[in-house]
Amino acid sequence: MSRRLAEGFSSETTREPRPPVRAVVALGANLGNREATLNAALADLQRLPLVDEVRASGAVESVALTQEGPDAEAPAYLNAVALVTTRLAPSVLLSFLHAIEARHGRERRERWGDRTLDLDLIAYGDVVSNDAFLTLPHPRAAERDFVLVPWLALDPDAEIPGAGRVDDLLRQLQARS
Ligand code: PH2
Ligand code: MG
Ligand code: MG
Repeated sequence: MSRRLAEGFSSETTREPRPPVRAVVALGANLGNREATLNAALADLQRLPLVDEVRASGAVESVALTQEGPDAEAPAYLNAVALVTTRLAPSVLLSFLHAIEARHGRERRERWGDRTLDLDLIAYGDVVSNDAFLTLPHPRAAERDFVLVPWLALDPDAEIPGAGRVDDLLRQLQARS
């Protein structure tokens, strides 16, 4: 497409090269060999097209949060966060995350049910969007210590677009519990 013609289209529709953006992906697993699955998922992320760099936190263990609140009887989670530098559009990145979940045996039976692998797109650059298929940043990220703690370990200056600094949000969360 000529540059003139492309001027009226966003880069999502024209597939013009996009500049690299830093996306934040949260990983979680509470079934199977959790550590092996998280490591395999990180390797899968690294191999995606148009993904330039993946920087991962260590894994943290956390009590399963269910619809009824924390459940110490449920299998515990291992959670981690990855900073992913990518030129993929957010919707395309999300589709790849779902494909990686499926590869690792993820079954979607019940909301917040036990799972071999969960990959959530927490933030994509500074994008704030209420799109029905992809809300950015992730609407519950600020309330989840299992996202904020590993994220802060990777990036002490991390911010949730529109919500504030991760260290402040974590302090507020801990003050409430
Ligand atoms: N993910 C959920 C539901 N509950 N609990 C913990 N501790 N960690 C998670 O990643 C998690 C959860 C839904 O995605
Ligand atoms: Mg999740
Ligand atoms: Mg999910």
